[in-house]
Amino acid sequence: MTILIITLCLILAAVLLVQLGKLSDLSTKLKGEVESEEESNSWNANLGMVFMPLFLIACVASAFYYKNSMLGYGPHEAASAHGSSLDSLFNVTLACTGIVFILTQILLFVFAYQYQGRRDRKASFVSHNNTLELVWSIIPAIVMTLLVVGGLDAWNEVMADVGPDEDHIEIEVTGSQFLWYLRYPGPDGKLGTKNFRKITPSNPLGQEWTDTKNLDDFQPGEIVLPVNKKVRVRITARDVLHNFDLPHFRVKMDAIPGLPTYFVFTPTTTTEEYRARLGALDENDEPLYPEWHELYDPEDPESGPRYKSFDYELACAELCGKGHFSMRKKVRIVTEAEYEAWLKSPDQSSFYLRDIRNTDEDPYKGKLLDVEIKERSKAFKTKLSDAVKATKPEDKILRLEYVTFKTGSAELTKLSRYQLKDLADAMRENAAMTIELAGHTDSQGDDGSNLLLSQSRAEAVYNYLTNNEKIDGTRMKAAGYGEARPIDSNDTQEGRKKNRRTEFQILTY
Ligand SMILES: [Cu+2]
Repeated sequence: MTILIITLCLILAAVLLVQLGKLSDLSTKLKGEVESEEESNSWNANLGMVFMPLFLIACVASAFYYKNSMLGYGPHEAASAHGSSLDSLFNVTLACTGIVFILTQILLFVFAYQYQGRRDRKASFVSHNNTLELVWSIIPAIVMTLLVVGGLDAWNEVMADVGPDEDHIEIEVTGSQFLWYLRYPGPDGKLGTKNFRKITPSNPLGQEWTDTKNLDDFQPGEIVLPVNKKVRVRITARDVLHNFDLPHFRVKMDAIPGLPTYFVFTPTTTTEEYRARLGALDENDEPLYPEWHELYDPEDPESGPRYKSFDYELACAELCGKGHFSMRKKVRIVTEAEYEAWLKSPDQSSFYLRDIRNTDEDPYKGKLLDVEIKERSKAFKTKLSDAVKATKPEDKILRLEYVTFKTGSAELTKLSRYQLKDLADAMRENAAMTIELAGHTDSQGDDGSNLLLSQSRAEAVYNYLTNNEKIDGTRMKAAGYGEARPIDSNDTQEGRKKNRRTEFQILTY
């Protein structure tokens, strides 16, 4: 129905225009060609004089009306150290071009009014005027020079790389159709090398696993950075041109396949501080920016005001294909303490250890890595301190899950020495600790030989600790329990594997 009415209106408007045209033709004929043209000139000139101020006022007013939504104004002060220098550069450019814009618009319409065609007036012919030529060449040249010099100055400041010994965090961002891959260096603080030939579905960045710096790198789902700490972002692309854009930090740099770029910046406002800025109240407790106090989801009264859900965002600012719009990532700026806690969370564990370790792509398959030794040590210490605090005797038992023996024998495997060293370290640190070493088997084979095997395995550990680690033998005893104390079913392979184990129990501490 609406469409029908609109169509009818359009047809009527067209008919009206045709009729008006005919009418004006008729009046021209009646009044005479020249007189009618003069009248039309005068109309146009007068209308221009009405339009010009309205247009200029609308331009300026709309800029003021929307200023709180524009970066650099209202609550959107730059959230980075260098941002304000770019903002002031923008303001200077806006002032220069704004003044010229307003002046030329006024002159355009005033000239159209002043020099409208009339019968009694004849145009004068000016071939050229040296003074005018000089004026409109020199003034823009000076303004341009000042802007370019100021711009270069800001560019050099913004693009300064980090010094060789400067304290900073380096992260890597890789654009790909249509997502961003983030890479953090892990505890060693260094990103490992990449080779595009190594890119596979399971190794999306082509990390070289033979470079040990890669082994602790992790790929988080969002950018999290501590406030007031210099960050160097390595920017690369896997397929086409992308653009790394953090609008709130005034950070923007192309991501170019084959040509790594970078951007160094220091975030100065945490996400929480920025939210508080958006939700600020004036002296009468009225919202300074009411639009940020509207419901985040108008359908859901529980969703809270918009400012509370604000998040910084990484966007791709290059039209890189049809899925371009989906290239977004959340950016969180947090305090140093929150950042440290985030780094320690299990979600931020090494990509290699989680997805590559002991697969066919792993060059260290079957070998033990330094990081694993350290990680196992750490886990051992945590479990030990829990066991020490425990009150029930069964909670004081710790499994030595990495102490293993050659099949059917009491000969320790080579890799067992790492966990035995952790145990020996704990014994040395806590001089009062005494323990019982216990060997267990599964139910395969006959009871007697199982008991014997478990006893000799416990003794092998005992001997290793006294001979190799020089732990006082009176602080330990070795016991074999055979198959008498299973912790899982002996009917499954999994269960039997768990039952074959070496443990120790803390007796005194
Ligand atoms: Cu893109």
